[in-house]
Amino acid sequence: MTTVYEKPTWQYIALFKKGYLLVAILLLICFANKNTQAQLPNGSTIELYVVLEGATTPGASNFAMRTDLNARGLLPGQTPINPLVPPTPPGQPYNIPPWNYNGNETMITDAWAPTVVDWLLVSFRTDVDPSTEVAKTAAFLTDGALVIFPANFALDASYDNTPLYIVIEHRSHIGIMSPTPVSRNAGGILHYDFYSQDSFHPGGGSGQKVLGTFLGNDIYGMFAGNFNQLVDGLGYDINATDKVLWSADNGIYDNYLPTDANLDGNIDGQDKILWSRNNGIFSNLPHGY
Ligand SMILES: [Ca+2]
Ligand SMILES: [Ca+2]
Repeated sequence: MTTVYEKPTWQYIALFKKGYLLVAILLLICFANKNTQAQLPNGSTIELYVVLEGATTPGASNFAMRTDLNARGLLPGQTPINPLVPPTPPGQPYNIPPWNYNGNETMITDAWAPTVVDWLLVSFRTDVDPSTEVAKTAAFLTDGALVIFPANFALDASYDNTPLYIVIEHRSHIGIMSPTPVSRNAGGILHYDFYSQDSFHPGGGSGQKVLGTFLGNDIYGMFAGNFNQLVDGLGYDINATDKVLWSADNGIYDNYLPTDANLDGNIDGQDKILWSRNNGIFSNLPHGY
């Protein structure tokens, strides 16, 4: 089955910024708004979009995410640009507590597309309770918000007609879930945009935050600053224990750490600012670890 995906409109605005004016105009004329159809590179039938607050630039006119970890060679398996820096071990990064996910998804050195921001952990449930999880994988996030699944990942076909809750976690952000189960569309695609709507947030807890507006629409992103997820309660939370971890890492440069909230490769005051902005935020989404 062929998979299609839509590009967020802000990607075209980003093209303007980069000087590709003619290309951007042609794209806008041909594919008004966000209805561009294009092939996913690996034939996946799952099409998700999500934005990490920390990777965006506050006040920017678009929500493209920075790819500094990638450009500096700090993603797992890459060769660091700085020859004095030891490489981050290859493989997906969620094989440690609290996730303890031992999937063998990996990206070898030099195979990273320059648009990759970082690894996410994506899972699917038939109900809110994490015990109903039916599949999990690490996946790549690109600067345009598209989630790229490993080529060998596929949901069991027995769930093709079962609506599924979609959960996304990240090393330094509050995990999120679709507010309702999502069904495959008429084309057989499991499609969901997290950035255009708030996520699951029962009982006074938070889902995502509004990062700004684009063409009059709110753009949502995952809360940054959840550095220490080992001590989160039943859901996810950002509190003083996260700051303790940041304080221990503050001043470390050129590294791949969960205390790097803005994903630029350095642990410094920029990351603390993101934490302090979200300190006190919690989610009642049960994470199951
Ligand atoms: Ca926390
Ligand atoms: Ca940082």
